[in-house]
Amino acid sequence: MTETFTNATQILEPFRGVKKVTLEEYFTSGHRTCQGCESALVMKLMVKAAGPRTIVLGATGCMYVANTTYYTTPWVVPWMHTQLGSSGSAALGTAAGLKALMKKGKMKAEPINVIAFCGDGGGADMGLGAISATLTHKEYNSLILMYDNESYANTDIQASGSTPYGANTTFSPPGSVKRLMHTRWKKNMAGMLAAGHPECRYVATVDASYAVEMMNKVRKALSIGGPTFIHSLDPCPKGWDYDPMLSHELGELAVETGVFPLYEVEDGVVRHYGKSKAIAEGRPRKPVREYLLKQGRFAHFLEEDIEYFQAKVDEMWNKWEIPGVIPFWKEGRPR
Ligand SMILES: Cc1ncc(C[n+]2csc(CCOP(=O)(O)OP(=O)(O)O)c2C)c(N)n1
Ligand code: SF4
Repeated sequence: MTETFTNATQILEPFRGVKKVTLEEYFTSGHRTCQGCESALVMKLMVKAAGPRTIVLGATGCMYVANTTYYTTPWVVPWMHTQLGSSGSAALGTAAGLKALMKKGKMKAEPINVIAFCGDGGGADMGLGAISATLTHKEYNSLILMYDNESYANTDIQASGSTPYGANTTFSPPGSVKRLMHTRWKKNMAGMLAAGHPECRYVATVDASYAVEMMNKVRKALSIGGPTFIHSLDPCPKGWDYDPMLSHELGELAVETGVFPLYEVEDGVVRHYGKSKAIAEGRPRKPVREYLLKQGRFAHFLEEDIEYFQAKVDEMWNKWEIPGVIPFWKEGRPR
């Protein structure tokens, strides 16, 4: 990536390699997330990429509760809590408020980033309507980042619309009569939002195991102007049931197995990037079993479950119009 991000808000050059990443931290010590929590890393990288002139708005969930113990906070930038389903409304309201205050001369006119984050419960389920509404208002600059730990983690791991097929959650424990309680395939959030919101110029998927790439996607989203959306896949040691030292590896495996494709949709143009680009160009994918069997939430899987999971991922890459983005079948093409 070599381009400069020019836009309605500001210019944020991409970091050209890890050594060029700024040293300043705006999400520091003082939080109580679990050891190995990738969502905490996402917060840290997200705001590091955005820089000091940023307002962060956080929907209820682990990244609110664990980050705001009474009288402590890791946030160095201004931060506000918003309701579980309100990340979209908070982003739009704050962006509109800033614009109005600047227009009336009540505050200095300057670029200020507005980032609202939500978990998958707050984003893919409860807050979907508000996110969708925000993505239709092209006159207000904001980024909504959905950190996806694939469950309602803060309230003890309930299944969400983003939980993978077959996973053991407190809502879907495997039993002797019904071995798989959760048999829905995960929602395609980024694809759905990109396909349905022509006013939104930028939608991307990210994974903090690829940190520089992730930060550059945040910088691009904040630079392009208008409302934008990023979906981040975050390994969660508690909910996924694995040794915290494996977080980085699981993030890589999600991409290398093709379970979570990394792509961006910029002004209607789809681009895969990183290892997903190599896969899209023909590089073999790792078997999904390497990803699934490292996680206790899939420990009850039989061979047939792994085969089903693999078949669904294969279908996405082999048969979809654009892997990870558009799950429509071409008329006349055999399924
Ligand atoms: C309207 C509403 N219903 C329920 C709750 C209780 N609640 C607090 S956090 C949470 C889980 C949020 O899950 P998610 O958005 O996926 O974020 P995570 O906890 O995984 O970080 C729930 C259900 C709430 N705060 N508000
Ligand atoms: S439960 Fe998961 S998302 Fe929540 S703080 Fe722990 S590791 Fe992070």
